[in-house]
Amino acid sequence: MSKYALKQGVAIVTASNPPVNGLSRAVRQGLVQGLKQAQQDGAKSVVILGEGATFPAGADIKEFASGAWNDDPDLNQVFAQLDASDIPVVAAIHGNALGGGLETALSCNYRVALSSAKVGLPEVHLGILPGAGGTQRLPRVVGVEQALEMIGTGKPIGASVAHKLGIVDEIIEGKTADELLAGAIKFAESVSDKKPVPRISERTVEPVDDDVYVSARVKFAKIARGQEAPQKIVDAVRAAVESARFDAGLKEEARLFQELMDGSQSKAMQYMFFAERSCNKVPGIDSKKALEVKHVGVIGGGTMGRGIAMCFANKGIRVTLSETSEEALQGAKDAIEGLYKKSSAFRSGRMSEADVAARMELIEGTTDPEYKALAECDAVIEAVFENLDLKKKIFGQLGKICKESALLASNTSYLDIDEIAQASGRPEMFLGMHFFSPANVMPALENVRGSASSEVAIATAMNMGKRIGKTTMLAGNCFGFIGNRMFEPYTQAAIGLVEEGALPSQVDRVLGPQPGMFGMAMGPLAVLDLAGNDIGQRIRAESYYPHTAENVKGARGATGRLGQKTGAGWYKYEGRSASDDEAVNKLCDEHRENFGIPKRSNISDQEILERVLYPMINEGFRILEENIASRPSDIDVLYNAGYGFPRYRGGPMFYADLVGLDTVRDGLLRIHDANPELPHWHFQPAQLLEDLVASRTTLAEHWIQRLKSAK
Ligand code: T1G
Repeated sequence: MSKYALKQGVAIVTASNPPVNGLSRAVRQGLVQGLKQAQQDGAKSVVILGEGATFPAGADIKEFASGAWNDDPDLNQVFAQLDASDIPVVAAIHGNALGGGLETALSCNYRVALSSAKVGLPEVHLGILPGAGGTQRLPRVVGVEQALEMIGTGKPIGASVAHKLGIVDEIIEGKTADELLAGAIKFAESVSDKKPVPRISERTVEPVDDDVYVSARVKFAKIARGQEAPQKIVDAVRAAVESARFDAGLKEEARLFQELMDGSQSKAMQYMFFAERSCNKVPGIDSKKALEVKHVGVIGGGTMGRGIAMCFANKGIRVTLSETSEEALQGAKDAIEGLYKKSSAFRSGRMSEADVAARMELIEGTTDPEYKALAECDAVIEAVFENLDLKKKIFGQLGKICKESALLASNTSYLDIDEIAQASGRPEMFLGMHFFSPANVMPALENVRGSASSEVAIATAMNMGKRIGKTTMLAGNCFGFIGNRMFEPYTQAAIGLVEEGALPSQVDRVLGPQPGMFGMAMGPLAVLDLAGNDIGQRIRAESYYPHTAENVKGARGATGRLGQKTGAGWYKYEGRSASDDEAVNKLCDEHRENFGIPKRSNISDQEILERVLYPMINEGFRILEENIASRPSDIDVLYNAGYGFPRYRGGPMFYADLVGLDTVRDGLLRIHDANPELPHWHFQPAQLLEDLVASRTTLAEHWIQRLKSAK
């Protein structure tokens, strides 16, 4: 809804739809009503603002699924009335004027803002473009190039920059909404007699050379690989220049907007928007039970420990880093300082020497083998190498030393959480916190509950993830938890295809980020070369094939080809550039001979896609059956944030619904019938998948029903 008041002859219309004043139908009706009331009251000017913390932060995305976003009065109808008003209208901006919110402000005659406010058009992150005049009005204010940058990247700008660009007419001194309103009323009074009222829609746009559009397309194709919206944004902004009339440009914008809304990418990215905001909420866990964490211990100053320490220091949280010697400790701290100084934030000047020093100040060290320096830590995260006995020994010691309320966590990526928990002697305050390498960069954090992990421990770990800005979800305890458990059949299937005759580069091309391909950040074999697995130990790995003698008699065993770190793995490397290696083909030929595997030359891209993706999706269904994941969207968020799954395809589980569960199920059976020696369990459809296919229910529908029946 929107509220109305009249003060000193100025009409005040306040959008009210907590928490971000999304422009729902009620808000849109309220804006129209408020404008009408202002005219009836003979108001000399109008001020529009948002209730609470922010100016409207966009259309109400929750209305997209139902279509209510398009119900009369739709935003374009509201903005046409704002545009036509002969009473000057002033947008008073605080918080975030984003998307439809900024479009509202641009439809007003003037805009004032608190210096703390931000404005932007982030629709591109939802797979769409500003659909209510943003691509037509913004270029009329800031010019084509700046508009392309703001709309194509979706990045918001601060009020002072917006003021310099002419988006904001005046910065209002003050910090609160009340101070903003007082300043806006004063501004409104000062313009109430100015005629004619300025309208952005009446301005023209300065044309630009073609190469401005071309370079924008090239830039967006690089930073938003595979995404359709950025390219259509270029079309829409160009229409602002080339359309003879403003409303013709609006029509072209609406056409392009609808094309994107009708496509699958926008559905996937809008799904991910909400998925990323729900993954931190664990059913049955009260987030208010989280304990405060002001001092974190990190055990192990290797790659993972360094990144983890940085995550906390970046947020002003004190860290005590434990290593086995002064030399190792100093080496870790020097490496951390080096990482800060190599970071883009430092190189771009966003992070100063003083900032680095302040962070380093927060990272203390200890070499005490009994960890007494960690006794007062609120949480201790172990990040030593993946040796179960060593981890059990460490936690046995921590269980004796750390204060009772301390959270104890292991960064293990697949070892048994319950076994380590028991060794700590306090399993109720123990869980896994699986960071992704490099931990200071990768956004994903997979927390793993043990069977004894308490609500307090889980709430504290989830809150820690949120505080350090991680996309955090909770997994149950099983081999590989959620992410790596699904990644195993995915990578093994890729290796299987290479065994049968596909080149590593063919498999990676199909799954990788090249135009027209699936869109993973990296193909599976390139990932294995980054992780450093010995390729000989992965071919026909015992873990993949049934443990029968003939299946492992010819297993290659270690070859020393570990990938990037040894300059050769599935590829040979010149620095970081990879190329197919004849030695791998030779090794596979020998291997095929050992196992009597005929070499195939007819492996299609489609077969590769199905062979690699469907077993991963199938494992996701098992993970849901076993309640290892709280919801399908947690799996999807983890795969986007931790494994480079393309956001514009949602995640593995969203994608399964997109291609059709029957297609996935039939594909699994078809693959297994054609390759009977492959491990059956990877291609045996999960029971949940079978059930949903039989009942013609999508996974999304099933989950909604499941949530309803749980209430
Ligand atoms: N609609 C509906 N709900 C929204 C929303 C929106 N636009 N924005 C946020 N929420 C919910 C969110 O789901 C969460 O809910 C709560 O608000 C807090 O969000 C025509 C078509 C504004 C910077 O893309 O960027 O306008 O989990 O956790 O960290 O051209 O929210 O509590 O139930 O993110 O303080 C364009 C999206 C829409 C802005 C605040 N606008 N929002 O960040 O809180 S399309 C956007 C944000 C559009 C027009 C087009 C952020 C934020 P819950 P939060 P935050």
